[in-house]
Amino acid sequence: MERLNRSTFRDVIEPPGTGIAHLGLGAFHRAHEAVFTEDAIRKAGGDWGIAAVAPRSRAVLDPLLEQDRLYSVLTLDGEQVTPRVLGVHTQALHAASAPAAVERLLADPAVRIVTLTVTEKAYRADSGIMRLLLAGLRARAATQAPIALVSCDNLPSNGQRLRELITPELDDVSFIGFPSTMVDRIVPASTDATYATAREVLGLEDRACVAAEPFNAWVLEDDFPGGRPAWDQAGAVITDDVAPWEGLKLRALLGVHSALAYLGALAGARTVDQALALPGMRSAMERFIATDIAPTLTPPDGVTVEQYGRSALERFANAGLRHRTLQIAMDGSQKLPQRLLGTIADRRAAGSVPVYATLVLAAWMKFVRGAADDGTPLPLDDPMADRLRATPSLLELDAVFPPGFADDAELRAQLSAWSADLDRHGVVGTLQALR
Ligand code: CS2
Repeated sequence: MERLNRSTFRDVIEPPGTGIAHLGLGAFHRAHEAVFTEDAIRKAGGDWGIAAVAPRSRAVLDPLLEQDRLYSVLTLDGEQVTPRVLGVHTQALHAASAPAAVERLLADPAVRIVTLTVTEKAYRADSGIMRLLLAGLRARAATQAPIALVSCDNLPSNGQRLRELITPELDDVSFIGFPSTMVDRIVPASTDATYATAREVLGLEDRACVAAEPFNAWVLEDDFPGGRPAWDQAGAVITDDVAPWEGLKLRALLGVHSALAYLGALAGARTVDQALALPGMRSAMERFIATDIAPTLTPPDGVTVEQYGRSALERFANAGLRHRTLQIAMDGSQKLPQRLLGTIADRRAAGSVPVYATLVLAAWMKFVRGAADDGTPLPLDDPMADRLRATPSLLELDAVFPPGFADDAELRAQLSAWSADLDRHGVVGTLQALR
């Protein structure tokens, strides 16, 4: 079968120039920002092509280069597949083997935005990708050409977080904007099944395709000193305050996603939709949202946490996605603070012990011990894996848990009760007893 490229597929955009450098060439970027940016260029023009930088792995980079940087996004809605070929990437670079080229890109005044999808664990000044970003910004200081650094990772106040990380490392940050953003689209890692679907619907071989749900959202603060694409004309929301959206996303969507990942993995559910279909799971998640999460959030005007939570559950039920529970279960030590532990801390401060949130925490703790309910081994893919497995009492890890958790007798009692239930009855037995 022929390969997807600019001679086998002609009906595709060719941006006039590069205005964005993107760090992190994972599936998420290709189905999220790339789509918003291409739509913005189609609507309003602008030389906002994206130069994508792959930090280490060449697994996406090489196929993209072989395909003239074209790839397809397959939108999956149950059994229905809608393909779209994207052509918004003007360059694709490999940071590990060509750091100087990336530095030059970041210093180039034509590049006015750097976007990042580098995962939670990379937000430290000594991570490889942050060191490279800093080197590029130091080179850029010579011209002081205005630029925005846009975090698209699921962290609270992600722009502020980046600002705090970058500011102490540079003499001057006055030419840099740090807008916070909330990003949202479910984009599972591509598998052989994804490549097979691409062959079927495109009639071409596409080794860089991604599959995603229909929903796609982006909320951004407007802090772009060098300008930006007309993302608002492509459906993005530009606002003064991302925080209400971010709270919903982190706690009512991702908190529940992680809950399904750990409870589901323990119960032997391979995918999120299977986890949600376990007996008792949906009602437990609805109550987790209504009784534990909702009281901790102030949603944006016109939205309720329950409504938002219901639509999150509908999205998770999309059986076409086959999103693996073990993929979402990765890096729990980096994800749980903002997804779950903040909810527990807020409920404790208000004097209650959150029943469902502690069940999810007990499920993670059992997941860390490395065996499912039926004894099947579970992998612990986490930058803190060794420490997590070596610690006799996880609550004592202050790199993960807020202060006060370890000495909180009521919280400990609720957690031990859940742990005993999970050990004795498994996830399904425990959920059924809740009904
Ligand atoms: C998922 C997220 O892998 C994970 O941790 O929970 O990537 C999630 O699918 C997206 O943030 C949804 O917008």
